[in-house]
Amino acid sequence: MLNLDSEIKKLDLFDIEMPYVHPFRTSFGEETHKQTIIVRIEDVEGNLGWGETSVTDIPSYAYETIKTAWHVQNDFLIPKLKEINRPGMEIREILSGFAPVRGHEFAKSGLESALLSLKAEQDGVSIGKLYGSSKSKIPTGVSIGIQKSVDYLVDRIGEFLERGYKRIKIKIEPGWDIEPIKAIRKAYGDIDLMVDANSAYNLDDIDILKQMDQYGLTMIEQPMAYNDILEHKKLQDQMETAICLDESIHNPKDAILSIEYGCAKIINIKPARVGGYLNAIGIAKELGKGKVWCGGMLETGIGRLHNVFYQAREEFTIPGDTSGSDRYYSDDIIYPAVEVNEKGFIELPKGKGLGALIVEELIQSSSRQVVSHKF
Ligand code: OSB
Ligand code: MG
Repeated sequence: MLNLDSEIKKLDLFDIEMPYVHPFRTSFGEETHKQTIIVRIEDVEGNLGWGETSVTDIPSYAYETIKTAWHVQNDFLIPKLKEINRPGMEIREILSGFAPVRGHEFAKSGLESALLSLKAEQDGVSIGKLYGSSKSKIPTGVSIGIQKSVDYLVDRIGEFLERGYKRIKIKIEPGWDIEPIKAIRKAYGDIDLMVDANSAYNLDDIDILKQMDQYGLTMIEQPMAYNDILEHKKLQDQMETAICLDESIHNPKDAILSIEYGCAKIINIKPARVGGYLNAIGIAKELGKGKVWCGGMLETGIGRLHNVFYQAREEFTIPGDTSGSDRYYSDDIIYPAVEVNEKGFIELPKGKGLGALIVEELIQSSSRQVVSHKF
């Protein structure tokens, strides 16, 4: 039961922007900064819950943006939360209250994750207890954007391998696919390698996609259109390599349908993309080991810690896209930052809640706008 013993007193939203250490280029463009909405919830006892609404300014990966999430949270979801607010309210009851708002999974997840973090603080337990974390550490993977040259890409991968990263994912698009894959295999042999196309192909590209079968990739993520699960089924039927769905999956039903009908063999679960951590746990439980792994949205430390605890569940045997904070930010908004140890694992923080301090001054100084709701 996820009852909140004390009611909420105040909720703040911070629309922040933070520079990346390296620009991140995918088939839909280059990003140099992370835009995200940080959610801070305070209860009447002074406990604090923290969440992240990890969308971007541009509706390219998902239809949601910072502005749509800001609107939906401020004008629909938070008023609903105010209505429900009372000691003993259940988090699932709040989510049912959000259900009449269709879609807007990222907006909902930002609030849900802050409520779950608040619940862990109220109970004085690690959030891992709520997320069913059964491991003390998780293996680390990295998602590397499209680079200026194949040589440069191969060098960058070398740095991550040296630091113990266990799985390499590269972004591909037509013209940047077979050549980098070949070069990586030549340089590093049999490493755990996968590719992510972010919907850059269609069935006319079947010959190139089928060529990828000979490189022993762990999976090909989202090769076809974001809104075309059927086309992925047609591709999976003609390919050996496992197809993994990312941006096509918005909720547990999409995930289960895709696996059951053979449209994909694996689902990249981003809790924020499927409406939050309780939905994400539901998908992991339903699909089980080998069919799920945890993706990322280049989150700041707050979303990153939520993802670390989530993928410490037993179903997660495939390393995620959750890298160390230093791969994204020179200063993270949590202390200590998420660190990858010399063996390539992230150890789960101990202590209650998210197990780290939140650097509120950096959140304040990175904010483009702030709004405060008194309950
Ligand atoms: O397609 O998985 C993706 C980042 C932003 C938007 C979409 C994607 C990604 C990543 C990076 O691949 C994952 C990460 O390092 O957080
Ligand atoms: Mg992806």
